[in-house]
Amino acid sequence: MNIQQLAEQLDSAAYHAQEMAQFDSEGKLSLEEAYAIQAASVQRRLARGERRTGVKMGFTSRAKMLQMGLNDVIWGRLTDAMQIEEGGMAQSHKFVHPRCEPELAFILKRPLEGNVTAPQALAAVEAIAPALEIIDSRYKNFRFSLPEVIADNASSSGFVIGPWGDPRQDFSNLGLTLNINGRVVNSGSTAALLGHPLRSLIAAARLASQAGEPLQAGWVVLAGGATAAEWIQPGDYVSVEMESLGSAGFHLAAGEKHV
Ligand code: OOG
Ligand code: MG
Repeated sequence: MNIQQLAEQLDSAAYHAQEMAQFDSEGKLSLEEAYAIQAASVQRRLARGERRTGVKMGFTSRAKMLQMGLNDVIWGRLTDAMQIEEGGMAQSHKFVHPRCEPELAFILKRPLEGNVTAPQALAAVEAIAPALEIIDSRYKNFRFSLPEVIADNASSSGFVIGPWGDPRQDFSNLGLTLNINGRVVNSGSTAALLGHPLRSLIAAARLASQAGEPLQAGWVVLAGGATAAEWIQPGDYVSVEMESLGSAGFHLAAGEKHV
Protein backbone atom coordinates (compact mmCIF):
# COMPACT_ATOMS: atom_id res chain seq x y z
CA MET A 1 0.00 0.00 0.00
CA ASN A 2 1.32 3.38 -0.79
CA ILE A 3 0.77 6.69 0.94
CA GLN A 4 -1.96 7.93 -1.41
CA GLN A 5 -3.92 4.68 -1.15
CA LEU A 6 -3.82 4.68 2.64
CA ALA A 7 -4.79 8.37 2.71
CA GLU A 8 -7.76 7.61 0.47
CA GLN A 9 -8.84 4.68 2.66
CA LEU A 10 -8.64 6.74 5.84
CA ASP A 11 -10.40 9.71 4.30
CA SER A 12 -13.16 7.49 2.98
CA ALA A 13 -13.55 5.75 6.37
CA ALA A 14 -13.91 9.17 8.00
CA TYR A 15 -16.27 10.48 5.31
CA HIS A 16 -18.60 7.49 5.52
CA ALA A 17 -18.08 6.97 9.27
CA GLN A 18 -17.18 3.36 8.68
CA GLU A 19 -14.47 1.62 10.63
CA MET A 20 -11.51 0.07 8.86
CA ALA A 21 -8.94 -2.57 9.76
CA GLN A 22 -5.55 -1.61 11.13
CA PHE A 23 -2.81 -1.79 8.49
CA ASP A 24 0.28 -1.33 10.68
CA SER A 25 -0.61 -2.65 14.11
CA GLU A 26 3.06 -3.32 14.88
CA GLY A 27 3.96 0.29 14.19
CA LYS A 28 6.50 -0.40 11.45
CA LEU A 29 5.81 2.71 9.38
CA SER A 30 8.09 5.67 10.06
CA LEU A 31 6.57 8.77 11.61
CA GLU A 32 7.46 10.66 8.42
CA GLU A 33 5.39 8.22 6.38
CA ALA A 34 2.55 8.41 8.88
CA TYR A 35 2.44 12.22 8.72
CA ALA A 36 2.64 12.06 4.92
CA ILE A 37 -0.50 9.89 4.93
CA GLN A 38 -2.19 12.36 7.29
CA ALA A 39 -1.25 15.30 5.05
CA ALA A 40 -2.56 13.52 1.96
CA SER A 41 -5.84 12.56 3.64
CA VAL A 42 -6.45 16.12 4.88
CA GLN A 43 -5.60 17.33 1.37
CA ARG A 44 -8.60 15.35 0.14
CA ARG A 45 -10.85 17.18 2.60
CA LEU A 46 -9.48 20.52 1.38
CA ALA A 47 -10.11 19.43 -2.21
CA ARG A 48 -13.78 18.93 -1.22
CA GLY A 49 -13.91 22.56 -0.09
CA GLU A 50 -13.00 22.37 3.59
CA ARG A 51 -10.77 25.11 4.93
CA ARG A 52 -7.75 24.57 7.16
CA THR A 53 -8.30 26.29 10.53
CA GLY A 54 -5.59 25.04 12.84
CA VAL A 55 -3.84 22.27 14.69
CA LYS A 56 -4.74 19.83 17.45
CA MET A 57 -2.23 18.33 19.83
CA GLY A 58 -2.52 14.79 21.15
CA PHE A 59 -1.12 12.83 24.10
CA THR A 60 -0.05 15.98 25.92
CA SER A 61 -1.39 14.67 29.24
CA ARG A 62 -0.49 11.57 31.21
CA ALA A 63 -4.17 10.68 31.44
CA LYS A 64 -4.41 10.42 27.65
CA MET A 65 -1.06 8.63 27.26
CA LEU A 66 -2.10 6.04 29.82
CA GLN A 67 -5.56 5.59 28.32
CA MET A 68 -4.26 4.95 24.81
CA GLY A 69 -0.94 3.33 25.75
CA LEU A 70 1.22 5.73 23.72
CA ASN A 71 3.80 8.21 25.04
CA ASP A 72 4.67 10.49 22.14
CA VAL A 73 3.11 13.88 21.59
CA ILE A 74 1.35 13.90 18.21
CA TRP A 75 -0.51 16.50 16.19
CA GLY A 76 -3.26 16.70 13.63
CA ARG A 77 -4.80 19.16 11.20
CA LEU A 78 -8.13 20.91 11.91
CA THR A 79 -10.61 22.11 9.29
CA ASP A 80 -13.69 24.30 9.51
CA ALA A 81 -15.97 21.33 8.86
CA MET A 82 -14.90 19.79 12.19
CA GLN A 83 -16.13 22.69 14.29
CA ILE A 84 -19.48 22.35 16.02
CA GLU A 85 -21.19 25.48 17.24
CA GLU A 86 -21.09 25.96 21.02
CA GLY A 87 -24.39 24.65 22.40
CA GLY A 88 -25.15 23.09 19.03
CA MET A 89 -25.83 19.66 17.70
CA ALA A 90 -23.37 17.08 16.41
CA GLN A 91 -24.82 14.47 14.07
CA SER A 92 -24.06 10.98 15.35
CA HIS A 93 -24.08 9.47 11.86
CA LYS A 94 -20.84 11.32 11.23
CA PHE A 95 -18.97 9.21 13.79
CA VAL A 96 -17.88 5.58 14.02
CA HIS A 97 -17.51 5.37 17.83
CA PRO A 98 -17.02 8.87 19.23
CA ARG A 99 -15.33 9.79 22.47
CA CYS A 100 -15.07 13.23 24.00
CA GLU A 101 -12.38 14.96 26.06
CA PRO A 102 -11.97 18.38 27.69
CA GLU A 103 -9.34 20.67 26.19
CA LEU A 104 -8.08 24.24 26.21
CA ALA A 105 -8.14 26.15 22.91
CA PHE A 106 -5.88 28.97 21.77
CA ILE A 107 -6.62 31.35 18.92
CA LEU A 108 -3.66 33.19 17.43
CA LYS A 109 -3.40 36.82 16.44
CA ARG A 110 0.03 36.36 14.88
CA PRO A 111 1.85 33.56 13.09
CA LEU A 112 4.06 31.42 15.31
CA GLU A 113 6.94 29.68 13.64
CA GLY A 114 9.74 27.36 14.69
CA ASN A 115 11.26 27.15 18.14
CA VAL A 116 9.64 29.85 20.22
CA THR A 117 9.95 30.85 23.86
CA ALA A 118 7.00 30.92 26.25
CA PRO A 119 6.76 34.76 26.13
CA GLN A 120 6.86 34.67 22.31
CA ALA A 121 4.12 32.04 22.24
CA LEU A 122 1.96 33.97 24.69
CA ALA A 123 2.41 37.19 22.71
CA ALA A 124 0.93 35.48 19.65
CA VAL A 125 -2.22 34.38 21.50
CA GLU A 126 -5.36 36.41 20.90
CA ALA A 127 -7.53 34.46 23.35
CA ILE A 128 -8.03 31.18 25.20
CA ALA A 129 -11.20 29.15 25.71
CA PRO A 130 -12.57 25.99 27.26
CA ALA A 131 -13.09 23.41 24.53
CA LEU A 132 -14.24 19.87 23.84
CA GLU A 133 -12.76 17.55 21.30
CA ILE A 134 -14.71 14.67 19.77
CA ILE A 135 -12.19 12.04 18.78
CA ASP A 136 -13.27 9.20 16.54
CA SER A 137 -10.65 6.70 15.50
CA ARG A 138 -11.41 5.18 12.13
CA TYR A 139 -9.84 1.89 13.25
CA LYS A 140 -11.89 -1.02 14.54
CA ASN A 141 -12.29 -1.00 18.32
CA PHE A 142 -10.50 2.39 18.56
CA ARG A 143 -7.18 0.49 18.57
CA PHE A 144 -4.06 1.73 16.84
CA SER A 145 -0.29 1.96 16.81
CA LEU A 146 1.49 5.32 16.88
CA PRO A 147 1.94 5.58 13.08
CA GLU A 148 -1.66 4.49 12.56
CA VAL A 149 -3.17 7.18 14.78
CA ILE A 150 -0.94 9.81 13.19
CA ALA A 151 -2.03 8.68 9.71
CA ASP A 152 -5.66 8.93 10.91
CA ASN A 153 -5.18 12.65 11.62
CA ALA A 154 -4.82 11.93 15.34
CA SER A 155 -8.47 10.77 15.48
CA SER A 156 -9.63 14.33 14.69
CA SER A 157 -13.33 14.48 14.11
CA GLY A 158 -15.03 17.39 15.84
CA PHE A 159 -14.49 20.19 18.32
CA VAL A 160 -16.48 22.79 20.22
CA ILE A 161 -15.07 26.06 21.53
CA GLY A 162 -16.55 28.00 24.45
CA PRO A 163 -16.30 31.73 25.21
CA TRP A 164 -12.96 33.31 24.33
CA GLY A 165 -11.18 34.79 27.36
CA ASP A 166 -8.19 36.99 28.12
CA PRO A 167 -4.90 35.09 27.79
CA ARG A 168 -3.23 37.53 30.18
CA GLN A 169 -4.43 35.57 33.19
CA ASP A 170 -2.82 32.61 34.86
CA PHE A 171 -4.19 29.58 32.98
CA SER A 172 -1.46 27.19 34.13
CA ASN A 173 -3.65 25.29 36.59
CA LEU A 174 -7.38 25.80 35.96
CA GLY A 175 -9.67 23.16 37.41
CA LEU A 176 -12.01 21.52 34.91
CA THR A 177 -14.68 18.88 34.64
CA LEU A 178 -16.07 16.86 31.76
CA ASN A 179 -19.81 16.39 32.18
CA ILE A 180 -22.25 14.08 30.43
CA ASN A 181 -25.94 14.83 30.92
CA GLY A 182 -25.09 17.05 33.85
CA ARG A 183 -23.03 14.43 35.66
CA VAL A 184 -19.30 14.94 36.24
CA VAL A 185 -17.54 12.03 34.55
CA ASN A 186 -13.93 13.26 34.72
CA SER A 187 -12.09 16.07 36.43
CA GLY A 188 -8.63 17.53 36.12
CA SER A 189 -6.65 20.65 35.50
CA THR A 190 -5.01 22.49 32.62
CA ALA A 191 -1.72 21.73 34.41
CA ALA A 192 -2.12 18.17 33.09
CA LEU A 193 -1.13 19.55 29.66
CA LEU A 194 2.67 19.21 29.74
CA GLY A 195 2.69 21.06 33.08
CA HIS A 196 1.38 24.23 31.39
CA PRO A 197 -0.87 24.44 28.29
CA LEU A 198 1.49 26.99 26.75
CA ARG A 199 4.03 24.15 26.33
CA SER A 200 1.53 22.43 24.08
CA LEU A 201 1.28 25.57 21.92
CA ILE A 202 5.08 25.80 21.78
CA ALA A 203 5.23 22.16 20.63
CA ALA A 204 2.51 22.85 18.04
CA ALA A 205 4.53 25.78 16.65
CA ARG A 206 7.62 23.61 16.31
CA LEU A 207 5.90 20.57 14.81
CA ALA A 208 3.75 22.52 12.36
CA SER A 209 6.83 24.45 11.18
CA GLN A 210 8.79 21.23 10.72
CA ALA A 211 5.97 20.05 8.47
CA GLY A 212 6.25 23.26 6.43
CA GLU A 213 2.86 24.54 7.62
CA PRO A 214 3.67 27.07 10.38
CA LEU A 215 0.86 28.27 12.65
CA GLN A 216 -1.05 31.17 11.10
CA ALA A 217 -2.82 34.19 12.57
CA GLY A 218 -6.47 33.23 13.08
CA TRP A 219 -5.68 29.54 13.57
CA VAL A 220 -6.97 27.55 16.53
CA VAL A 221 -4.68 25.25 18.50
CA LEU A 222 -6.28 22.58 20.69
CA ALA A 223 -3.84 21.82 23.50
CA GLY A 224 -4.90 18.19 24.07
CA GLY A 225 -7.20 16.23 26.33
CA ALA A 226 -6.62 17.10 29.98
CA THR A 227 -8.37 13.95 31.19
CA ALA A 228 -9.09 10.54 29.70
CA ALA A 229 -11.72 10.61 26.94
CA GLU A 230 -15.23 9.22 27.51
CA TRP A 231 -17.53 7.37 25.11
CA ILE A 232 -20.53 9.45 24.09
CA GLN A 233 -23.93 8.22 22.93
CA PRO A 234 -26.70 9.67 20.76
CA GLY A 235 -28.90 11.87 22.92
CA ASP A 236 -26.07 12.92 25.28
CA TYR A 237 -25.39 16.51 26.24
CA VAL A 238 -21.66 16.86 26.81
CA SER A 239 -19.97 19.84 28.42
CA VAL A 240 -16.71 21.10 29.87
CA GLU A 241 -16.66 23.45 32.83
CA MET A 242 -13.41 25.33 33.33
CA GLU A 243 -12.44 27.46 36.30
CA SER A 244 -12.62 31.19 35.43
CA LEU A 245 -13.01 30.54 31.66
CA GLY A 246 -16.56 29.15 31.68
CA SER A 247 -18.10 26.28 29.81
CA ALA A 248 -18.78 24.79 26.40
CA GLY A 249 -21.15 22.04 25.36
CA PHE A 250 -22.98 20.27 22.56
CA HIS A 251 -25.70 17.69 21.99
CA LEU A 252 -25.03 14.46 20.17
CA ALA A 253 -28.13 13.93 18.08
CA ALA A 254 -29.61 10.57 17.40
CA GLY A 255 -29.60 9.60 13.72
CA GLU A 256 -29.10 6.94 11.13
CA LYS A 257 -25.68 6.20 9.72
CA HIS A 258 -25.23 7.12 6.11
CA VAL A 259 -23.26 4.66 4.02
C1 OOG B 1 -5.69 10.18 19.62
C2 OOG B 1 -5.87 11.66 19.77
C3 OOG B 1 -5.30 12.20 21.04
C4 OOG B 1 -5.52 14.11 22.73
O1 OOG B 1 -6.07 15.16 23.03
O2 OOG B 1 -4.69 13.55 23.45
C5 OOG B 1 -5.90 13.51 21.43
C6 OOG B 1 -6.74 9.40 20.36
O3 OOG B 1 -6.73 9.38 21.60
O4 OOG B 1 -7.57 8.76 19.69
O5 OOG B 1 -6.70 14.09 20.75
MG1 MG C 1 -7.71 15.68 21.86
